[in-house]
Amino acid sequence: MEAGGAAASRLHRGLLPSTGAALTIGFTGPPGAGKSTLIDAFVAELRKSGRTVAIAAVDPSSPLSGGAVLGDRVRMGRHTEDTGVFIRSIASRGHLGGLSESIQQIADVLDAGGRDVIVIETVGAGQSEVEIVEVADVRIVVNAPGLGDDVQAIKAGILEIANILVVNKADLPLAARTVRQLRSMLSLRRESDRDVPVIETVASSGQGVDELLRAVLKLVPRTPAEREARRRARLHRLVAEAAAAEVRGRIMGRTDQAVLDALRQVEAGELSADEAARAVLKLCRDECDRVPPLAAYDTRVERNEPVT
Ligand SMILES: Nc1nc2c(ncn2[C@@H]2O[C@H](COP(=O)(O)OP(=O)(O)O)[C@@H](O)[C@H]2O)c(=O)[nH]1
Ligand SMILES: [Mg+2]
Repeated sequence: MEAGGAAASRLHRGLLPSTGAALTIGFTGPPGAGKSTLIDAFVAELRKSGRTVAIAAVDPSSPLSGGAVLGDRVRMGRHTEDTGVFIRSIASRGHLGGLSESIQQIADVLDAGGRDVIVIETVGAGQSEVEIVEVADVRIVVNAPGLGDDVQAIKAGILEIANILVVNKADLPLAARTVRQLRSMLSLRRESDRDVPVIETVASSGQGVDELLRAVLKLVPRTPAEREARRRARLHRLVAEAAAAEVRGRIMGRTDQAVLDALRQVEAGELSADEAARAVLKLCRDECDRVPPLAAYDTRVERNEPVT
């Protein structure tokens, strides 16, 4: 799934009917906030109830440094002997289809594999915290005092996606101030969006992690109808995402006169980029109309038989 491509698509299609049972929890926040340490403690809490877990840690650092990958293994080290916990570090670079597409597919593999809970760690920078929304049932934004202007950093959009706010490193003196800042920020929101709990944790000692788990479990979709609605919304976004990647690929792949004309018109100020996009989309649509429909789903995939 990380590598993408046609084989991944085919496999994904085959396993989708077996998904939908897992709860997906996203942890996001600035580097150094203690996400990995907190996940480690949170997973330990989850394991007390026997729930099986898969952790997908999206590592934004250079593969050359190897530091973060190793670090997460060390910070989540207590689970390495536990077959009920699967840990995978995923490089966030090089996904042409966007991180959310592959992370969704990876989450679906883990779901189909029968894990009860899937935990995704992403660094809250750039697109990734927005993309996590598309995958996770419950979104936790982790903050900590002493990370510079940390609360400022989460102001821009990231607060909006949180179902739960965590102030980790509550053992540090400035934690109370961070809690106050977050609470006052929440008070500025619409009334319906204010009931986001702010939970203090000390990930390194496990303090507050039981409270975090209780808060998470309150947000689990209860009825089958609610679960089905969430699943449908997720698939909707997945298809839109795939469509965007498909269209992008088609447009980038075209250098024929019609496309060059549209580019020239943008250059000359005769068309806005939006207008040119619509014109080029129309060209691509004509092309799409000529693509033969997909072959019927091959049930041999499910039976584990080779597909030639
Ligand atoms: N004082 C204190 N340090 C913590 C706590 N949680 C994590 N740390 C430390 O903060 C650093 C960053 O933690 P890490 O889990 O790697 O953060 P991440 O980048 O958000 O995944 C590590 O040195 C941790 O040991 C905490 O609750 N209190
Ligand atoms: Mg980490």
